Amino acid sequence: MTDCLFCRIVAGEIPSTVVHETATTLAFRDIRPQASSHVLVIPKAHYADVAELAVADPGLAGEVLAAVAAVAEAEGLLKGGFRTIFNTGEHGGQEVAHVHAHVVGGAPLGPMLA
Ligand code: DGP
Repeated sequence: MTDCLFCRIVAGEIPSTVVHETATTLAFRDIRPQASSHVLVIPKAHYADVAELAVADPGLAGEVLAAVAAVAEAEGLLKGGFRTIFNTGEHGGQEVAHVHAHVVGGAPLGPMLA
């Protein structure tokens, strides 16, 4: 059994609220939402972070971005806009070492580094 939290969500061992799924990606609501809409988009395959994913499988990285767009549309965020964040590594504040895009929106978010 893997000790990766998001691999365990993919395997259905830990419950999540799924909002979008493809053969290669999964999108589910963040357990600690920072906005009215806050969804995490991941590849089902394990890569530690976005840099590792982009080098190892750029096609899959594109599929993750397509899933981000599908989530934004499903969440009604395309008109008002939204923010996509890949926290990466210690300095980036990444807590879970399985690459994930935060998709946040639903109201104006303010300056990114405020
Ligand atoms: P990051 O700091 O970029 O690694 O963000 C990890 C996010 O994962 C954080 O916003 C909270 C979320 N999270 C942590 N554990 C769980 C969980 O068990 N389920 C869900 N849905 N989200 C989780």
